[in-house]
Amino acid sequence: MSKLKIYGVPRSRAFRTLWLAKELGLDYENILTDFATGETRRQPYLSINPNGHVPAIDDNGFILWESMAINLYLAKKYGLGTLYPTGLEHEARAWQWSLWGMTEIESHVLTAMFNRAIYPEDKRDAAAADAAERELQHPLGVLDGAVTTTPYLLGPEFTVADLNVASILSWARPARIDFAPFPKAAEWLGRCALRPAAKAARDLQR
Ligand SMILES: N[C@@H](CCC(=O)N[C@@H](CS)C(=O)NCC(=O)O)C(=O)O
Repeated sequence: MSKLKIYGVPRSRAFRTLWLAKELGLDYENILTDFATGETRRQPYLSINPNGHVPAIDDNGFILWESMAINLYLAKKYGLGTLYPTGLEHEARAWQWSLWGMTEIESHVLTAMFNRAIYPEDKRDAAAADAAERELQHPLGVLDGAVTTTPYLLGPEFTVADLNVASILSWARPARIDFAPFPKAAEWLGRCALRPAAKAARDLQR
């Protein structure tokens, strides 16, 4: 049995899987494939993920890519009943929130972050960032409503659903998204970010 391999540098979307691995206490090896050097787009990495993206994992010969699929797989395999919910309906809620994060919020948070914090100042498009933040108003309202009566998305306990959505929203701070209209979502995000495993994964980014 070989160690779980997680491909991707911690400042990439591999952060999501590193956070999960730390929550689960997994013994893993982080293969530091860096998107900035172009190595994600070259062999041998393309044999792992033909899309040329990170993260990807090699779990004892089983190769999987797409961050949300990876996290749902690992959580179910190693955290069933704790980080991964039991029962089809609860499980479906974890899929719902993970897909929601990817389709309803990820691109807008990224657009705001790139245009407010990542691109060189003369390449930033303030109007694009503002438009992206406007697009986020409705989904962030949905999130706010979902964590108004329960501390976490699926109820009283933190699960992979929270981790997947909160890891996408970890970009909200550099993106300078104003959470004032969404106080419950802000509290929820704070609770998720304060978890020791989240901190340990952030420490890998330094
Ligand atoms: N939908 C994919 C997106 C992965 C993705 O775009 N990753 C970026 C890093 S955060 C990447 O690998 N970029 C390098 C490239 O596309 O060449 C996922 O969530 O896993």
